[in-house]
Formats: sequence, C-alpha cells, structure tokens
Amino acid sequence: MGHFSRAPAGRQGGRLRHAPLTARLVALLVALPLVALGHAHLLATSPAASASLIAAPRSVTLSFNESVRLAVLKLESATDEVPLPVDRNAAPAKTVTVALPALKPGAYEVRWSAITVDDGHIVTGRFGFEWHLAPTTPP
Ligand SMILES: [Cu+2]
Repeated sequence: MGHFSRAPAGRQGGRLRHAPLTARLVALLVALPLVALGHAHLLATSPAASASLIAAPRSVTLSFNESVRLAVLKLESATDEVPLPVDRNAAPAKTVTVALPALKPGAYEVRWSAITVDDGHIVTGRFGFEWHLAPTTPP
C-alpha cells in the first residue's frame, strides 16, 4: 500500500479539473474543528486479506483511520473482472462498503484507491481472498 499526492501530476489541468472537489474539501475542513493531518491508513478489510471463506462474500468493506472517498474498486479473479459500482459522490466516511454480485467459487483480488479527505492524498492497496464450498463429508 502506498500513497502519492495528486499535486505533482499535471499542475495546470489538474488544478482546474479537481476544483469542485477541492472546494468541497475546504468546506469540510472548515466544518470540522480539528482533524488529524495525514493520509488515511487502511485498518481492516472484509473479507480479511488472504481470507479463505466457505461462502461467497456479499460485500467488500474497507475500514480506514480517517474519512476517505473511494475512487477505485476493482475485483478480479483469474478469469473474470467483476464490475463494481463506485459512488464517487458518496459522503466521505471511514468505512466504505460495496455490495458484491454473486461470485463464483475461486480466488479474487481486490484493488482499491481512495482519496483522503483531509489532505487530498490518494492511498491505494490490494488484497486477496478466496471462497470455496466446504468439502462434503462422506456419509
Ligand atoms: Cu498523505
């Protein structure tokens, strides 16, 4: 997991392109009396990283130490890319949950990217999980 500032990339165009978001961030900062400065850190995920499940997970949850806006959420198996909806206009939150469609048994990788609300930094990460039907015990 790493983070990078959005500032160095394309100063001119970038500043204009992100102006509405920046305005909203400033408004939020003014509204909050005191926020810890720094980019968000991922605290936990559900399914947990490297989890081996016996039922298909119905959602993916990312928990951070401070409020973020989810920017990217990708779910891939060896054979499929599962399209997931990301609401980029959702209110900033420490915990983000996205519902999953029915997943075939197998191994999956989640790749995510989120914008930290208080400093505008982007944090990214990836983790895997798998799910398989529990082996049936012979009678
Ligand atoms: Cu940061």
